Amino acid sequence: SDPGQMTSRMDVNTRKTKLGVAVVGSESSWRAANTESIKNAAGQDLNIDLIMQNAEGSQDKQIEIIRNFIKQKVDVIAFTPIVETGWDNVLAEAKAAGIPVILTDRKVKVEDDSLWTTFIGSDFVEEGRRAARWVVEHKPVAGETKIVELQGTAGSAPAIERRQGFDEVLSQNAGFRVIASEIGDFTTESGQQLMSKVLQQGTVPQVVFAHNDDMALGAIKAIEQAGLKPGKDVVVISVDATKLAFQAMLAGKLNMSVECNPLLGPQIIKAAKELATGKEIPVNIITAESIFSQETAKRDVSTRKY
Ligand code: GYE
Repeated sequence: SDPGQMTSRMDVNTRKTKLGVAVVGSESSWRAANTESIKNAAGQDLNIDLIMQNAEGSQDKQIEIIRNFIKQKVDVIAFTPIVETGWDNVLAEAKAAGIPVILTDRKVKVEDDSLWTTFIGSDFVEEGRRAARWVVEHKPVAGETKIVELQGTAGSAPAIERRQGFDEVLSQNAGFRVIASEIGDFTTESGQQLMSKVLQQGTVPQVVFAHNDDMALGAIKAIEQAGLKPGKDVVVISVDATKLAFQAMLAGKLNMSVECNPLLGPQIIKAAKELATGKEIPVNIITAESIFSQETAKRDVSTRKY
């Protein structure tokens, strides 16, 4: 065969894959674990050349980072879209440049789904359902159970979908009412502020559902500041199941956390390499997850990796 052609094919197979990763921010301990996981997986792979940049919670900045990746002619782009919408243009630019895009952990809503190749992450709707099913099974009072929801970043896939799954299961069961649903940003500070505000208004719910552990930890502080016992006077549940959540469960302050696994690095690196060589990969790569409660926290804390 044509020797020239052989060389170029070999080039593709031996050249490092240049992977541009646009991290969404540093809002939570989940995010810290996720960022580390990607760095580590890339660091262990001699065939990956990682360029990682942090958008610090700004969509504009994230778009700018992606545009720079396109300019630098990376082989693959992976990013966690801070919110679901507003990506059509920049993703069309990546497509026009022939650069495949991996959505890591959060999804997008775009007109044309061929603008991204694969989603690697969790089923957030199911996470919301799991939280609600636990509340239904552990109904704290005989009458109506009043619930306060602390939402993550407005317009983000995990906030939208956790809320959707939670509502779905509650609406199928009598005796539960979400009396307030406040919008935060997945940080401990926002959880504390929102919960203080709710309590200052004189509302004491039986259950707080926070969209992530960091917000739950903030809510726990606010509940304590109000002279109440988190985990007892007010049941607190959340999502992620980080080490800090396990500690709070062992202290009896957090009642339950739905698992959301941030350790996506190895899958992202694998997908990036496959896409760089033109391989077809699944549209959705969904992480298998469960829930953890105070009863099992003691057993599981020692093996917790994030
Ligand atoms: O639950 C939260 C983080 O997108 C799944 O973002 C992620 C969420 C996670 O800040 O802690």
